[in-house]
Amino acid sequence: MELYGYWRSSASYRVRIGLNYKGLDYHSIPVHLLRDGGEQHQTAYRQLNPNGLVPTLVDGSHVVHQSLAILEYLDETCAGPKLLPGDAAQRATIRALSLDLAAELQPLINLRVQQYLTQQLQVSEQAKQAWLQEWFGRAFQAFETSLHETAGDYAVGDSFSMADACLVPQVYSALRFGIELADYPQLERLYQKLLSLDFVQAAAPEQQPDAQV
Ligand SMILES: N[C@@H](CCC(=O)N[C@@H](CS)C(=O)NCC(=O)O)C(=O)O
Repeated sequence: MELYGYWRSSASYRVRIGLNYKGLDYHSIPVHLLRDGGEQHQTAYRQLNPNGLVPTLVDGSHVVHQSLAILEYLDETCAGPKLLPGDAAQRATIRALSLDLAAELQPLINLRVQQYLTQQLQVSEQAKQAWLQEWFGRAFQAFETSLHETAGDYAVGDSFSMADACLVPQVYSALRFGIELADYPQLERLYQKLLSLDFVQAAAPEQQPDAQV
């Protein structure tokens, strides 16, 4: 399998965590999101992923985009521990928490949105920071509240799941943007715990071949 991604992309990071958790071998193909105006916009890449976003997984003749679709595809086609464990109710909770981060929050703080704010709308750096604080704040507050109901050792009960694979990259990116975690003790507890796991550490942005640290 080949994973087109970028070291600091939260959506790519989710998929790397999932691949590592399931013990799957894959080949990383870096797509530099900033170089030459962004390699994600090049024609060859857009043929794989018309959205011009990473990640994209290529598995033989199958091309899958959208990180959550990729994670579910891996769960359904590959051996290894489940990213969506449990019964229908538990899996629905895992999907809901995953979407809270991947569908409600991440699109609002994505690179192209930040670029549009500063380049097209001429928003100041200070106003952009206020935007980030606002959307991270709303999403993390809601997520923290949900965790009080759902979390055990992991975000949903006592098994690692896709929700944890979404949590780690979103907190990583929050810290990059200077968001404080003090108001989100459950989120911080889980983040610290998850960071101690080998398969999560191996997926860290700084461990990737294209990392620029
Ligand atoms: N919903 C998509 C989001 C993908 C996405 O937004 N990727 C970001 C990096 S985390 C990206 O490629 N950004 C490039 C850009 O904004 O131009 C997924 O989960 O795969």
